Amino acid sequence: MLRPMPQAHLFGLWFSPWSLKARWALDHHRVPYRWHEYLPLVGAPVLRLRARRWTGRLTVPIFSDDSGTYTDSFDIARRAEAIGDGAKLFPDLEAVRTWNEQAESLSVAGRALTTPRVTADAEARRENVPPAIPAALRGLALPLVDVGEALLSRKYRLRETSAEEAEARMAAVLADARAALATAPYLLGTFSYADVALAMALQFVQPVDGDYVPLGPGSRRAWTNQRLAAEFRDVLEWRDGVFAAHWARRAA
Ligand SMILES: N[C@@H](CCC(=O)N[C@@H](CS)C(=O)NCC(=O)O)C(=O)O
Repeated sequence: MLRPMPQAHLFGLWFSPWSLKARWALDHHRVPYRWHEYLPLVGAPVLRLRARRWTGRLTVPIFSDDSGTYTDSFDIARRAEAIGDGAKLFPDLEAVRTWNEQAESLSVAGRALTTPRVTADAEARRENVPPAIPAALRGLALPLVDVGEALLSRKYRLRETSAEEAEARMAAVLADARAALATAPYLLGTFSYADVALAMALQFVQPVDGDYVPLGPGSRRAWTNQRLAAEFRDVLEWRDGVFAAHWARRAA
């Protein structure tokens, strides 16, 4: 007799590339789960309870199912592969891990550049008020966005990286990606989690079409790095093709 599938849960931020790459893997493997939009600051105690992690750094995404709790997007994607259907995303674990680390380096440098740009852009700040806050209260929630940004800056030591250093790190990953893609349509030859991780990290160079990730105009401005976007147009075009062919969920 078929047993009902135990409920799985994914906690994340709807716009965050880390949450989205975990989501992409779960959707690719058609794993059913309940999505919980994480409310920064306010939602932290619930998340700590769920992850049974009372101290130390806590980040999203966090996935839990009957086997336990997974607190890193890479582990969530591997769990998706273990329990889901569809083509494998980890044909070579270590090769995928290396590209995930490259994508992490691009994203961490990108976040250091993007976060202060969001804070400095009135429209982007307004767009960053969590979706759970009702329209009438969104203006009042703005100071909370600023507190959130200040905490993120401290948590991720964003001000310790100079803009030049961050941009140079991003350019190095983009150049490696260009070299790998010169001889194959995907980083590891066929579509894998390496492509998912890099495609999501490219949000910090220039966000993908709003049909996939519906960022508002202020956020798009703050997340775009004009210089790198112009220099690596070919990598961004590759990314657009990956979304068109493999994105497993359309925007609501
Ligand atoms: N290594 C983690 C990193 C995730 C991460 O950096 N998440 C950020 C996304 S912006 C986060 O949780 N930010 C909210 C916070 O720190 O409160 C993963 O890949 O899952």
